[in-house]
Amino acid sequence: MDKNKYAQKSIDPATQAMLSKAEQAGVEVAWERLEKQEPQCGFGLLGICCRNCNMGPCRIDPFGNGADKGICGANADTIVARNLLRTIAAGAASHSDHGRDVVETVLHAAEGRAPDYEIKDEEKLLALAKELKVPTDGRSKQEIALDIAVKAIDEFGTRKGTLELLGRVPPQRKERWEKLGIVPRGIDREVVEIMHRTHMGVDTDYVNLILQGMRAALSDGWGGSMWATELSDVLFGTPKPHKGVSNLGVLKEDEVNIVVHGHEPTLSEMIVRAAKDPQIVEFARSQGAKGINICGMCCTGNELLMRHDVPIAGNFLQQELAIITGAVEAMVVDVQCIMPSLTEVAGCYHTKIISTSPKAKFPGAQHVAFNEEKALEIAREIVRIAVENYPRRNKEKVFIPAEKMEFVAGFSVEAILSALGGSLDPLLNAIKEGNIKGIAGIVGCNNPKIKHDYGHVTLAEELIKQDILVVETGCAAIASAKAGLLLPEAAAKAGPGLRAVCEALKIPPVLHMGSCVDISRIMVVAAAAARALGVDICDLPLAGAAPEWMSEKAVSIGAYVVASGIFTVLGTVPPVLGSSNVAALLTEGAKDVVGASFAVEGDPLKAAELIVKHINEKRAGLGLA
Ligand code: BF8
Ligand code: SF4
Repeated sequence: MDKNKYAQKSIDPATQAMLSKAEQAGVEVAWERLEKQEPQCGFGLLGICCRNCNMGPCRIDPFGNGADKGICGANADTIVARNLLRTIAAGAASHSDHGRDVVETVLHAAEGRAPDYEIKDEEKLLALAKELKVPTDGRSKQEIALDIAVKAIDEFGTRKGTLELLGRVPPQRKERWEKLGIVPRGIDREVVEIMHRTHMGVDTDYVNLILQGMRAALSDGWGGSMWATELSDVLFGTPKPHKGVSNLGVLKEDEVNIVVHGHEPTLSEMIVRAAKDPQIVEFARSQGAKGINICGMCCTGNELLMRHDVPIAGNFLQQELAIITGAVEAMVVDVQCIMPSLTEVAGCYHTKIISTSPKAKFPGAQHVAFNEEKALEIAREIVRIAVENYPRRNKEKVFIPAEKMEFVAGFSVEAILSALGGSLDPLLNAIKEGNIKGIAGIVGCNNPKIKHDYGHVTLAEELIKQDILVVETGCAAIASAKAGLLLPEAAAKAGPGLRAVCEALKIPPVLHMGSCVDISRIMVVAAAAARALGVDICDLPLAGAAPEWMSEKAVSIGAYVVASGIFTVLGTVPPVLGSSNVAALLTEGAKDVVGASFAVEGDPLKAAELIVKHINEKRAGLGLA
């Protein structure tokens, strides 16, 4: 067996072992499907094909020999910008639709229509009430929650001016947005406006288009995603640091393994609760299992591990591999980042794929419709289906890789403040004194175009070495968990300044802040730091990176992070190179417009250099050594 071949695909030994098992079993996974796609379509890669009307499809000749316009006359700038906007619209819509579902659950819980949910974090509820000017005196938490949920749900379409949570944005930043005309309104309006403006024969000006892309993305970052975070905390508790375990080795040979995968915490929280029910545990024993093991995958997993002692089996590129262990009784999916291939992979094993959202059905999956009015009952039914499936497990096909790694997660803004003794000052002082040079957010997906986890882990290791504190979410954070970077002991890998701070506070040098919608937590810290120092976010020594990104959601994130003033390095190239004007606007011109820009760098070591250089420039700008 050529072991090296797998080492080229992933740095994670568990993944390498499973790739070998997949090949022996003849089960196809994403990496092989990428090979079958190669060479990928050049027009698509450059973003210069258009299907926005039925005179087309049209494409621009990138070599300048053939068509330089579509049939309607749209040039490469227009076509590339329109395509990018539609990507942002899809990403912003996805986060925000998740946010809306959380808001609705709070609404229904407050109305007594979702009896299995309660307001778990009253402190956060009251803090939000104060921020939103919702009266609290002599009122029950249900009454307060109802008012907040109604305010929040109104925001999605925003009949009034702008978003409630923009009160968190430093005034300088807001003024900039006002001047540019990109103060975000409700997500529904921004997404609809993108679809309108990218229709044939509407907005043709690439600059005007990109500005609307930023506005829509901002309504995701400071609206839809932020609501998802805030109200998930209210409903399920604001995360606090605690230990967990990661990687495929968390699957258990002698227990019923249920992997919850996707993004929304509403059902998975109930599944965790249902699996503790003594009756159902007894039922599992009667089927020959020692217990029930709930594990997370992707961002549903992140939501759970932030708040509970629930292990995480892996990140995006490991979803098929979890099934290939042969040890998973059920993979329960909700929405987003769920590979359509799962049902086919599951067909080679006993695993049941259970879809739950009316928004996401998968041919070949068993659909158990989730309904928050009967949440716990449905969760029990799902667990029961998994338990009943345990005797069908074929022991000869089971191989669970040994690798698992402990981590500490749960760094909400509130938890960070509490670790700092109640205010951001100690962190800001550490930055001023230079013990911490700056902060970098590493976020986003896996993408088989980049060696699995290599982009994330290499960049994080390199940055902490240079005394840059790293904050993470999404699949990036899972990569660091597996690599041991989320442990306080990992401070030994950091530079002397960061190491001393981490040791004093007993925190890891890489902080897991949650799922992808929780990038809103990073924005809240950035905004609070800027306000404390009386500067704009773009003046701070901060940077963002998405070393292995693939999803449309990541494009929306990148756009709102840059539009909020944070330089961001992408590890894979977005399809914009077909227009040198659009590419130049994103990588250069944006600096003059929003005070930050994108860079693209596939090599994480070089990406680290770009980030260190940027952070040093920002420090110099603030007069810091
Ligand atoms: O929202 S990082 S692969 S799981 S899109 Fe998906 Fe990307 Fe993972 Fe979470 Ni985010
Ligand atoms: Fe072609 Fe223009 Fe129609 Fe696009 S909108 S398909 S470029 S004619």
